[in-house]
Amino acid sequence: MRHTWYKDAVVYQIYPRSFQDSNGDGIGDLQGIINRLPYLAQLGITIIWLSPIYQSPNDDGGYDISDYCAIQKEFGTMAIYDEFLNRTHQLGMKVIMDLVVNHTSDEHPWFIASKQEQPNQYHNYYFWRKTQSAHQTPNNWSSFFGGSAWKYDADKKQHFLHLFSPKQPDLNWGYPPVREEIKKMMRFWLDKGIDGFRCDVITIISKKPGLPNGRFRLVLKGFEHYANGPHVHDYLQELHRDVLSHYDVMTVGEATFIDAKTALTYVAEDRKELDMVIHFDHMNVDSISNKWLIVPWHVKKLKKILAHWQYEMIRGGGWNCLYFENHDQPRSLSRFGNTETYRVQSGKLLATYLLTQQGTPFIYQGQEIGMENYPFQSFDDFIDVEARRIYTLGKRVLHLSDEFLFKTLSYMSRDNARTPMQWDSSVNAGFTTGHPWMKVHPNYPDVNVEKEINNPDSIWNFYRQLIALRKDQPTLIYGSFQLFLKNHPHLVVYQRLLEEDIILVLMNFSTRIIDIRLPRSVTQTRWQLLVSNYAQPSELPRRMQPYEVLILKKKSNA
Ligand code: ISL
Ligand code: CA
Repeated sequence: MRHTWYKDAVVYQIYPRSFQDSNGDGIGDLQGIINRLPYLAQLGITIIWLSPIYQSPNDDGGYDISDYCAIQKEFGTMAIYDEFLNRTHQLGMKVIMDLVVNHTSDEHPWFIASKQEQPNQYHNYYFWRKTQSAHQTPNNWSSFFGGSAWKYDADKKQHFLHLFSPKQPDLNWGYPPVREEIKKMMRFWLDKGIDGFRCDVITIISKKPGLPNGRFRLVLKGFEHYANGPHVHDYLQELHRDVLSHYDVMTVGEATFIDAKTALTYVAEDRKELDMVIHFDHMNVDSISNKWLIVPWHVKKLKKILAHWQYEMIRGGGWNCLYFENHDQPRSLSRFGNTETYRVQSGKLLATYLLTQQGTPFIYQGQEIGMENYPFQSFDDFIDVEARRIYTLGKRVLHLSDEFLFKTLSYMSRDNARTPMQWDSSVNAGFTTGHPWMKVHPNYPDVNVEKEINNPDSIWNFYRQLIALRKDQPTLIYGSFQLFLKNHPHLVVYQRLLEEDIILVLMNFSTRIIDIRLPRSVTQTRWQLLVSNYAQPSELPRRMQPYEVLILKKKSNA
């Protein structure tokens, strides 16, 4: 297997609006990020992924871009960005930028121009369609954020397609000038010296010509006509050939509802498309068919999914992107851990699962200190565009009960991930001296970076220890993967193997003491303890404590 820097890396995702404010306006900014770079270096991070910092009306947290080559005013200036990039490189870290090119903002000059009377040069940049009337949509496709994917423009008297919010019109990738614009923009950033891209919803950029009606589905009608659409591989190969291959960079593509086999058609090395994909299979473990239909999750299912991706990527010459959190997902500690009795142990267990599989781990800001879901008080606390739209749809169209809607949104809303970073126990958690754009989680006096760093037994110090461990144990990075006890309802046990070296990872995902019976190949090996989250002798356990973790290494014969 080819060894390369992005495989050795640990990525840290920053959601700039909520990371660190430097000027008291209540909004995180680039100068704030610069001030915190030493913190990230101290943690052992080697790549920073910046969620969008481009000029944007901010309808969807900056994922609605009105100028790809300008910095959002409240985040700073291009000069500060350049300084951020330089300083990050000086500290030995790399930077990947969010590439949001399935759609632009409706305030992007291309879209504004495309609304003009025809013929106009920009008409084909987007999907404009005429129908009989304003009420008749061109097809039955639905938006990811609820409702129809079409909006009528009263001046132009046509509908345009928006798979996300109505302020995010989809770009028409089938029209070659669009692709040329995107390549030009990518070169603009690459020539500055950035180290790659996280490509937003990249698997849906190619829509089936004719935009046919979707078959009946409860949600997301039309999906089959653009997910892994007809020309997506051509487009990605074109970007690779014309742009990416000229730089030493990495790419990770966000891929909604992709299976591992299909993922390989994007990431297998000979494809020359992407380096990794962000899949959603394990994020769907607690819902059915749609993230809002929430069901209890089971360890057995979670490990089965994750192991499947381990085996498939290893078999097919791909590379995994490992994550439990990002700016779209609830906090993993609240979701998969135990915030009541085993906060620290379960936080460390999740760190272990993230950092000991094959693939590049992505840590989302605050995950390393065990930030939790927000204790919402009322519907007004939900401010994300997706939550607002789902609320309206649930209430007005589906007539769902307040109780159900509140419970569902509290659990799954993206707002959970976007509360300000908790730095210390001063007012507003040290995020801002002003009025924060979003409420700070009330647990900040207990859960904050300063406390975590100073406590040697903290979740933060455990993340740091594991990140360091990966650097000295190539087996944790490049080793193959083998799952044991695959049907056990509480334990997750696997080994990583590189030549003669074996590392064994054991985790108890429950609040109970669990007896463990390991296969003979394991019991007959002599192990030494590398890491644990309990004070614990270095031998193979017969039982595991609640949320206990053990990382063991095969003793060498010498
Ligand atoms: O929130 C979701 C995950 O459960 C999805 O519906 C999400 O919108 C989808 O994964 C796409 O996400 C990306 O593109 C969106 C943006 O809102 C998200 O923040 C971004 O990560 C549109 O640009
Ligand atoms: Ca600010």
